[in-house]
Amino acid sequence: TPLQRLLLTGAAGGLGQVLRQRLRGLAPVLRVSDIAGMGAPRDAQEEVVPCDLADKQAVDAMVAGCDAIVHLGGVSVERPFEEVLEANIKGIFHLYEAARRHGVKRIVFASSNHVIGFYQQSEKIDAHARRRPDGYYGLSKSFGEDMASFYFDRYGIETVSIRIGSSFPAPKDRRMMHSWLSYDDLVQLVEKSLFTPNVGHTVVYGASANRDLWWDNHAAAHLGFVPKDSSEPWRAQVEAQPAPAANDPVAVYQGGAFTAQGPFGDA
Ligand code: NAI
Ligand code: 15L
Repeated sequence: TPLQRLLLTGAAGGLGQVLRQRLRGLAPVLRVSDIAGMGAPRDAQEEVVPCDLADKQAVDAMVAGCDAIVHLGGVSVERPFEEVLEANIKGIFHLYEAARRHGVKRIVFASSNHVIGFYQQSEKIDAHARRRPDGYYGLSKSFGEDMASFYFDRYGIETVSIRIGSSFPAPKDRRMMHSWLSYDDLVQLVEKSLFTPNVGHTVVYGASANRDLWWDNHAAAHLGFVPKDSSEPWRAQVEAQPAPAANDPVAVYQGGAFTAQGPFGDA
């Protein structure tokens, strides 16, 4: 059945602004939400619903009336645990509870490579590799994937968890030559994640067709994701940057600098 109302969370963020443009047309109504300002609705097909993901009642109202969700909202970098707890851990619980109450059938969850960030860059892994989160942020995404798994097994709500690599206009450094995901490939992957039937809970790595990928997507072949872009056109420019030391975390771990951030607070 075609979508009636698609919800996009994190709509004010970097990827949210891209998908706010590019997902319009997938449903008669696109509802956009964030805790940050989003401006006015762009047209009669758009609804703007401010919401703090940490507020259970507000999340319930945000989800009411929607039949699918692209969930980008939350803390997107390594931060103190208490911040990650509110937006990402409580937030994902509120989202799935609201989805259950309101009959949402499909969620596309912006997970992250930081769920597996402590693998070395010399390793190649698939979706079944043991998770090795590289911080509180990565832990929250790992919890989100478990939430997705539980809500499918228990309630039949389907999710595609996209472990996004590095989705920016262009790769910024040597690490992103491996992890880069172009905006066009992101859009393709989100669309396939919304509309492929019978995904259960599928985990897929979000990377373009880069030369030396760390991630093998055979376990998500049913999505039919075929990335069209590659980081290769930026190689000369990126490799003109000074090289990090061989033992620098940015050159050792798939999660790069995230593996070495913190501790925060009174440590
Ligand atoms: P971003 O930080 O630009 O956007 C996240 C949005 O979530 C922001 O607009 C922020 O205001 C909103 N937000 C934060 N706390 C909130 C709360 N308590 N309630 C409601 N909204 C809240 O991040 P970006 O780059 O756009 O990423 C989008 C999603 O994709 C995030 O979940 C991020 O973790 C994930 N991701 C992004 C990657 C990338 O390369 N851009 C890589 C891996 C994962
Ligand atoms: C992420 O999870 C972040 O949200 C994004 O800002 C990038 O840092 C990305 O990972 C990355 O690993 O490059």
